[in-house]
Amino acid sequence: MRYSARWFLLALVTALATSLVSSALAWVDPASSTVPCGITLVGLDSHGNPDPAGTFTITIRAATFEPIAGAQVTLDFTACPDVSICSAQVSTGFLVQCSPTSRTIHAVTDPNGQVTFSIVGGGTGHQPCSSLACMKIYAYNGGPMLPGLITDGILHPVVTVSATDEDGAGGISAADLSRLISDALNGSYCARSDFDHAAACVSSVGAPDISRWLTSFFKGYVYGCGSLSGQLCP
Ligand SMILES: [Ca+2]
Repeated sequence: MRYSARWFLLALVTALATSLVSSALAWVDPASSTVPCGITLVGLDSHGNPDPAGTFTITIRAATFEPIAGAQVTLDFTACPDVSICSAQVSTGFLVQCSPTSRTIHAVTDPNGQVTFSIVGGGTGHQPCSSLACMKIYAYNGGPMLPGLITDGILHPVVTVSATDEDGAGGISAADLSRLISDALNGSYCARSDFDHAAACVSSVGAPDISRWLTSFFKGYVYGCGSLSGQLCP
C-alpha cells in the first residue's frame, strides 16, 4: 500500500508539472483563435452601463485548439484615423494607454481563454472617411507576437471599427445620426459607420446600420466618453 500511495503521489505530481509546463508553453495560434471582423465603440445609458451592441469576445487558443488562460491581449487603435477610444473605460479589467503615439487597450484572458470587451469611444470627425480596417489585435503567451487573428475561416489581419458617437462630442445625438446618414450616402464605404459588420465587414453602409444606430439611441445609450470623466485619446 505504501508503494501504491507513493506511485500515486508521483503520478499526480508529474501530471501537475506536465500540465503547468504545457500551459506555459502554449503559444497563441492565430488560425485557431477567434475574433470579430468588426467592432463598435459605444456609449452608455444613464446608469453608466455600456451599450451591449458593442460587446464582443475574443478567444485565444493554441494550435491544438486548447484555450489559453492568462494570455495577454492588446487591441491597438493607434492606426485608426476616424475613431478613438475613451481614456476612461467602465471595465476595471482593462488597461488603457492613451497618447498621440499609442492608443491601446490591454486585457488578460480568463480560464476559458476568453476576454470580453465593451469599449466606450467615439469618432474623430476625420475627413474623408476611411474604408480600411484599422484595429490590430495582438495576443501573447510567451511565443512570437503575431498581429492579426482569424475568424470564420477568413483572414482579418485587422478589424473595422465604428462608433455610435460619430462626432465624438456631446454624447450620442441627432448630430451623430446626421453624420451616419452622410456616410451612408457617401459613394464609398465608410468603416466608421458600419454597425452591422455584415458580409465579413467589407459591406456598405445603409439602412441596416442606421437601424442599429437608432436601436442604441432609443434604448438610451446616449452618454459619451465625457460621462466617464474621460476624453477621446488624441
Ligand atoms: Ca456625438
